[in-house]
Amino acid sequence: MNSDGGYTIGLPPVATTYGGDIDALMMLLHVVMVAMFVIWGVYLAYCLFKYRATEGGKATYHQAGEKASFIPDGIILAFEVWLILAFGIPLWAELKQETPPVADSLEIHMVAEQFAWNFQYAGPDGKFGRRDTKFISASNPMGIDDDDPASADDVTTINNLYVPVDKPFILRMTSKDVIHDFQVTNFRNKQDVVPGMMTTLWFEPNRTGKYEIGCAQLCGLGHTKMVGNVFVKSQEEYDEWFKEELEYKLADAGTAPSSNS
Ligand SMILES: [Cu+2]
Repeated sequence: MNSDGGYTIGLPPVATTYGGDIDALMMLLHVVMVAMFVIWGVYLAYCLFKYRATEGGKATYHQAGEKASFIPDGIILAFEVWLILAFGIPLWAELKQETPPVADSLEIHMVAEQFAWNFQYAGPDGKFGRRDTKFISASNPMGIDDDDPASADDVTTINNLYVPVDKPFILRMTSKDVIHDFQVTNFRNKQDVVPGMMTTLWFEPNRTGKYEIGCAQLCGLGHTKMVGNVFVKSQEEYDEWFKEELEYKLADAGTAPSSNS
């Protein structure tokens, strides 16, 4: 499914490893629902015809001795139990319960605010610089402590998230103000971003390109403008981008961290 990159069931092309499974499940549900709709519709038409008003016809309200068949309900019940056990629970576990090993992934911190997404990259030392609300300013929207040695090689961006292709990335997310919800439709997953809490979302992009980030939780007057982009690049392009960002930041040390780059 989606191997051609085209729209499937009205959704933009899938760009993550698990996106195809989500689409397959949605397609299965749609196909079965359409089939049920047609079968019930035909049966309804049959009954309307068979039991139509006739001369001298009389309605029978009770059919003593006849029991309603459980078979149609049983089929639907079995189908739904199968959906939950075979698809629902395993997919949910993969998307939400399990996270790829941090050692094999790129970990990125995100702080949402009305109305922007702020990203922090740990840099070569793999350590995220300490953050504290007391450091938050117009030029330091994430409140990164510049005196923390771990923050020396950190890079931040606003609304633009850069990630390498074919490698899982794990977002550790929180919010400064209200509840937001990080959504990338091409990635087929989303997650609430809650103040005072750290929530996690992971993706493994398998297609390079530019994908829109949207906020899926009504969060204020600027909610619809709370958009950004994920740029999925080759590992080389990503490394190059990071190097440039870090050079720019170091050259610019002491002033505002680079943003919107
Ligand atoms: Cu929002």
